[in-house]
Amino acid sequence: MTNNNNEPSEFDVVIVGAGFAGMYQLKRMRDAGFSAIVLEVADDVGGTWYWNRYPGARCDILTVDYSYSWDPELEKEWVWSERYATQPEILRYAQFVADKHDLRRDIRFNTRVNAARWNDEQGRWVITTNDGSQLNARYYVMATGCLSMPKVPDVAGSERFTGEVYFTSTWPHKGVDFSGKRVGVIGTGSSAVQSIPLIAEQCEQLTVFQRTPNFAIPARNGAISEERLAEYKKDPEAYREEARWSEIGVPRERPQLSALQVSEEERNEHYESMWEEGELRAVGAVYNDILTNADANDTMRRFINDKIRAKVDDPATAELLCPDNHYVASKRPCLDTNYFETYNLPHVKLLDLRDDPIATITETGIDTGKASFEFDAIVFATGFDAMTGALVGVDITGRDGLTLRDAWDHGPQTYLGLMSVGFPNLFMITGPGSPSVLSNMMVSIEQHVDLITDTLVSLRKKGFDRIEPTELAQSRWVQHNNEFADLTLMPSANSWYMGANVPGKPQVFLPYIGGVDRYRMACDEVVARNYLGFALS
Ligand code: FAD
Ligand code: N01
Repeated sequence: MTNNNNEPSEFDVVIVGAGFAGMYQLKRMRDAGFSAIVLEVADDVGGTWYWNRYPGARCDILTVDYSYSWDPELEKEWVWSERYATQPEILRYAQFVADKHDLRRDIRFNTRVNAARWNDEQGRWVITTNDGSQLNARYYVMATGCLSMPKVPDVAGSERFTGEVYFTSTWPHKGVDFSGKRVGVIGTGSSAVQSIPLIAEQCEQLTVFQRTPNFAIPARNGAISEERLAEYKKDPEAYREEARWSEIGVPRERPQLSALQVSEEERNEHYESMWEEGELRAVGAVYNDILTNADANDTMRRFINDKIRAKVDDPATAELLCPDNHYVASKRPCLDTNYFETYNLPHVKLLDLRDDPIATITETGIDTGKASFEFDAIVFATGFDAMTGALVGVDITGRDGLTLRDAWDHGPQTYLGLMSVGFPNLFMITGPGSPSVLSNMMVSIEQHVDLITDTLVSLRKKGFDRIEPTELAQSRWVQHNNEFADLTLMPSANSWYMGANVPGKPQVFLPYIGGVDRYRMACDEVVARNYLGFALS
């Protein structure tokens, strides 16, 4: 069968997305003998690292950890140049892998998936793309990413501005020259924290519109230390295995001590070494109650805020930059390079939106309740409709006409963050209800891809061709997720983890907070118990 472009249209597996998840999924499906195709809206591989080309874009998990582990040769062929590689280097890595494994021949670029409908009689998915083509597959894998659907601007008048408009999440490929320009940046999340120092280096005037200040620790980028590299080099396979069985997908001991159990002096010594280490893994590795006890968390909040005060010359600006309305790590913390110091430059201003919210964007700039600002360029560093946006962005219809949008109207319903009742043979990689964004995503992606592939191989062997979670398993998993999250301070923040950044989005804690290790154990047990919680037919 072919579609209207004379391209094949019948597959065992259709995969959407050619980021790290879709690329590895394609490789595994091919190797397992399934016919598979990837559909990707961009014109090349890389996903996140294809789209987010803003100045300063880098990973914030050491690249030695944030890299594929499934190709032992690749581990030797590719040497990262810095602790935290830049977006161009990570994109080159994705392209290198695509070349090496000849992945592009099974990827259809410039192809957006608009809709997918389950045909129950045939037991197949019918997938419709933006050019009207239809593809037909037994299994359908959404490798569409957790942070791939940019948040639609929710600022009044955003279409009126006649100057240059940029989104960090879809940055122009040819780059942007801000020399001599007056620039406004909206947002102070990770993308803003990375890009603001570099935009400030170029532009004539910079105004940052901040709604919520963020915790950040210094990245201390540069060459990776011999000592840190030795942790990995000693035995790369053992190191990777340790990462797979760690809490966040980076080898790290689970801390044993409470922050409240030790003297202030000892605590501050520990916090100083966390500050010096410049790794997010260090934040969670200090004490065991940072995420569960408000007083413990407060000790770290005070430490970080004192560091911010010491970096920023103007005391009023320093106070505005000190987070005071959420717990450390209840919103994703950042790694920074000269972020706070940038506010010491005479041409950089911080505007606190809590005191003076944006009223509207105008033809020439931004009006708050109290002032008007004129700009040549506005940068939206306003984030994503995270974890569910790209999934419900496709018009997915499962059994009995049930749409994913309706099924998830009150928040995502999944078993293991992998499948959803009513949607047979549809898999999500790093979906809501799995550790995903709370982990080194590379480790979580690989785990899901391996689980999906091994599941399809097992179904084939046993003569089954349908899999769907049971209502009971799904409702218990959702309950377990929520109960686990409620044991922590995480749901208290207005974070994208909670869906709080997108107006009207249901507010539930989206990722699984139990850790990569516990999650893997749960998945392994499900498989060992003959796919407990799934109906196979
Ligand atoms: P993505 O890379 O998002 O790829 C999804 C692909 O699907 C995209 O190419 C998209 O175009 C395509 N797609 C989506 N919908 C459709 C559709 N309907 N039709 C066709 N194609 C579609 N994680 C970490 O662990 N460590 C980090 O340091 C880190 N840094 C990050 C920095 C930035 C700036 C951002 C935004 C995220 C970062 N992340 C990080 C998270 C990052 O998204 C993941 O690590 C990882 O790259 C996700 O890979 P993926 O393949 O699952 O999804
Ligand atoms: O997005 P964000 P991001 N008016 O949602 C503000 C990963 N990542 O692209 O907090 C005014 O974090 C919003 O304010 P508030 C990482 O997982 C990693 O920066 O909602 N302000 C916030 O300040 C990260 O967490 C890296 O009050 C508005 C900002 O915009 C995730 O991607 C780099 C607003 C959005 O911050 C998302 O990061 C980049 C409005 N109407 C991304 N709407 C690394 O370092 C939103 N904001 C590896």
